[in-house]
Amino acid sequence: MRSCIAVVLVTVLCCGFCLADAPKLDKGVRIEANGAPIDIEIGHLVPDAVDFNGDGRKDLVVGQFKEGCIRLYLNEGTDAAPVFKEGKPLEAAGQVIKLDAG
Ligand SMILES: [Ca+2]
Repeated sequence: MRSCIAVVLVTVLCCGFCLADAPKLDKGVRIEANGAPIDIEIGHLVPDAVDFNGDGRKDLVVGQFKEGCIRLYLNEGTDAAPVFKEGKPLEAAGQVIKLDAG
């Protein structure tokens, strides 16, 4: 019985130390484009913030699993308060860029 209590105490202390070092994250928010939450058909999204068009404001680039499409949401706001336009698939030579999964 005594060893069980010791094991539980050690476990609780270890969890306490682990949680003390864990990052504290803010509550998640839905990112909007054109005034509506961004909704992609199938999950596995890969978002990144980058100044795609060189205007000094970070835009949103989102890779999606379905069809390997990459969507660009240009930022008309600021980096602190972004306002994204409707997303458009990235193109090269007039063709939508599609990447194979995997
Ligand atoms: Ca930009």
